[in-house]
Amino acid sequence: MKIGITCYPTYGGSGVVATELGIELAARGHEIHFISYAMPIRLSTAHERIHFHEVEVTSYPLFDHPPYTLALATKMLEVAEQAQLDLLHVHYAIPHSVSALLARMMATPKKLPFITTLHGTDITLVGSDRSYLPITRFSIEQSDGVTSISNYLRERTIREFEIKRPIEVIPNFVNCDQYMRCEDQSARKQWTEHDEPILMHLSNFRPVKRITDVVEIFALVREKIPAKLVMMGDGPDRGAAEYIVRKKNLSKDVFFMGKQDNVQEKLGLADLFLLPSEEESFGLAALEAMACEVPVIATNVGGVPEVVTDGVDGYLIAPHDVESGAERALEILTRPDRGRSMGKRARIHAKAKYCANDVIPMYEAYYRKVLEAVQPAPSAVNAR
Ligand code: GMT
Repeated sequence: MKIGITCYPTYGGSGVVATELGIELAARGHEIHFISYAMPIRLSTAHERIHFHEVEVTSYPLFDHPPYTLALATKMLEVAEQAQLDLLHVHYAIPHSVSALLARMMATPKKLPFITTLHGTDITLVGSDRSYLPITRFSIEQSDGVTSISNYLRERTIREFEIKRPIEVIPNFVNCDQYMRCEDQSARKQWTEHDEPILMHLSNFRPVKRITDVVEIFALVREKIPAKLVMMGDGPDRGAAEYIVRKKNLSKDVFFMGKQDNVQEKLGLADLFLLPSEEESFGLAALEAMACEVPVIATNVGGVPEVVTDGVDGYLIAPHDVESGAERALEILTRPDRGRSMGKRARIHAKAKYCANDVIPMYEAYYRKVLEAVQPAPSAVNAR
């Protein structure tokens, strides 16, 4: 198949999922065309069947806000015609779904079906803003196919957006051959002198991730045992988190690494992963940690319980409850095996439910279903 993929190219779960999906599909023989305003992160290892088309947005003094949605729709149509795309697959409804709808309308009478994958904040935060709700609902209803990355998000979309059309759940995934425990653990030395336990966090540092709670949990752990905290990512709350680190005299124990490539090379060195988000439709970073045999302490919100089983892969705590987070962390890290057996179970669980090898075929089957629905097979046409 020839597939156009649009996503946010910046640091964020939906862009990561879209990029990994494109890479996996290309490896399975499909031709992939990424259409976005910048090269998606994690696309550096580009495959010969992967192409990138930059959307250029012309600015003009009259435009306070250059019309990206329109430039994207135009680019989608152009790429679809040039590359003879079979379909468009957009990740994150706002505004990608609206652009795809416009591209499909302009492509008429040629068929250009589009699939919208809902990731989370497009529904839970942005989509439910009154000013975005009607157009988000419309573009979801108009999509030829809609998928959601967790059961939780599907239910919430149906409930809050009063969506009548079917939504298929295709969960997020991880490449289990790439995300695994690092055989050579010597790289831990970059953070630890005496092999102290390493806690880790990875996100876009937006307020919803509550990275200040990550630091607060770590500070309570650090009061009891020597430990280190590795923070991967960047975003608006970094300054607030760094301030707490300074205030609590933890600068020697906390490492802000900024945005990282090849996160598996770091995750595979950790002893514990922290994800104390306020809201999380799936929690891709937790899954990536689990695949690397790292137990997870996360909040019991949204789709997280579909990924992390409390008491098995780690522990679930209430949002903002940093005391319980620290208690659970200490419980794991002071075990004789420092949580290794729990980490091993986490990988088994991740492999059983969320391996790319199992999830990518779900997308392929869904693409075929959507294509058949818009273009009935010749036998079905003849039979009429
Ligand atoms: O908040 C983020 O992490 C960004 C957001 C995105 O769309 O980039 O993440 C959402 O999509 C991820 C990938 O499907 C999910 O793993 C995250 O749980 C989800 N974030 C939220 O629901 C807050």
